[in-house]
Amino acid sequence: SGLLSGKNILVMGVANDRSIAWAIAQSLASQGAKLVFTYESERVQERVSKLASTIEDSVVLPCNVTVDEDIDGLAEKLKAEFGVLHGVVHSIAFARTEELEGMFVDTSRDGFALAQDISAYSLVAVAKRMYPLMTEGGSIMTMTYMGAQRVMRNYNVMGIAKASLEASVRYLASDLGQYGIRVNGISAGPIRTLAAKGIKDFNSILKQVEEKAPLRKTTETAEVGDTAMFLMSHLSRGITGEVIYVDGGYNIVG
Ligand code: 0WD
Repeated sequence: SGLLSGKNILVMGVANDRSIAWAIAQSLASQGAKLVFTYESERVQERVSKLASTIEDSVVLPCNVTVDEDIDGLAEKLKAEFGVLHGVVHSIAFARTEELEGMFVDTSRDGFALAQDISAYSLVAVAKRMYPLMTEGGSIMTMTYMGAQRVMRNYNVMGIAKASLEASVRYLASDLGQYGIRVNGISAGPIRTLAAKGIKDFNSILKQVEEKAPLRKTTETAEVGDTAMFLMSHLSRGITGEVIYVDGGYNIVG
């Protein structure tokens, strides 16, 4: 039993045990959800499979979100295996490291397009193919960052991609509400993960949060995991098109 028993939830974006998606998976599994993990490429397949094997009954499937046929194939497999899907966790982003330092004005055309494609459009592409499987209603969520709303040093092109992602959350919520499907984002405080390695001066960002955030500490992945669990559950049934900050309150003072 649990808040999510009987629910089939897709979790996209586990790269290793530090990934935010992995903490989310732990929280969802603790409430009885059945999980399907996807991995981007063979590069991470073994790691994801090994992690998934620690969660009872979970399934692992390939899906590079830049490839439409991959997402089509994923939807087909999910339909065959489960019939109904209740939730989607999108925890995926990418920008070239050379675009994550210096001046934003130097962003290249293809660097801009790549960041948009993987970090924002992928949510739309996934939602488009998954909502027809969510015949009992459900919840879709993604991961965003305050750099969408305010200028954060070095976040640059990813800030624009996150702004696009947050607007996509609102438009998707508007479209899918009629099917009982909610769409929300979690804006997490900075957490040291593989993706964070690409951002210059990450240590000083963490130090600022420790000093200034109302809770005087940096964000832990488990805190994000539990908020994701709430968003996947019936408890959040009145919330859609929203971005919830899980950042120790930093956004109100930063
Ligand atoms: O401070 C942080 N770490 C924050 C992260 C603060 C606020 C938000 N976020 C966001 C990120 O922008 C991202 O959207 O949370 C999400 C998850 O990021 P993470 O857990 O910090 O990072 P990571 O463990 O690296 O997971 C992101 C993964 C990729 O990992 P790598 O490092 O191998 O690129 O996104 C996946 C991949 O597993 N990914 C893809 N998946 C499918 N198709 C693709 C792709 N084309 N590209 C990247």
